[in-house]
Amino acid sequence: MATAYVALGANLGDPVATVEAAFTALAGLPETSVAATSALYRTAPVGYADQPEFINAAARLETALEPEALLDALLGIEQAFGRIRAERNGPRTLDLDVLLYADRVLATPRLTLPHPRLHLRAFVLYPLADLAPDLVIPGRGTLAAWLPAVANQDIVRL
Ligand code: PH2
Ligand code: MG
Ligand code: MG
Repeated sequence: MATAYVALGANLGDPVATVEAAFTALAGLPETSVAATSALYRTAPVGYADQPEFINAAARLETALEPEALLDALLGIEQAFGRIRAERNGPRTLDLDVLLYADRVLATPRLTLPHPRLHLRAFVLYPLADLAPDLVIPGRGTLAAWLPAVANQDIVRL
């Protein structure tokens, strides 16, 4: 079994209900259990600004799925929640991203680990800090060291 961290994001429909239901869906994945879930956060959109605020969270999984199998499983949950892939960084019913998988460093056409932007985003770092305040991000140092760099990003713990 490996420890993996997944980011959850939603900004269409009822995003709080969606993220809570997504925690349940993660617990239903094969060969996987949800070890911990973060608080929910209301966050300003990063990147493409002209869209609703997001609800973001993170989960720690224990899984026997290999990283790309986990990615496929997450895409399956996104589709079950009615995700339509429109514009990049645009609004979404549910986005599930693999942030970290054990201490793996990986770059395939489908998946880069650690997630290449996780250390730059308050909406990822704060939920991750709930789960693992002492986390070391492979290749990037400690999570705690990145928090000051995102202090200007709007985020409210619900
Ligand atoms: N996801 C993005 C782009 N921008 N902004 C916030 N606040 N939360 C997100 O989950 C998010 C975003 C692309 O996946
Ligand atoms: Mg994303
Ligand atoms: Mg995604």
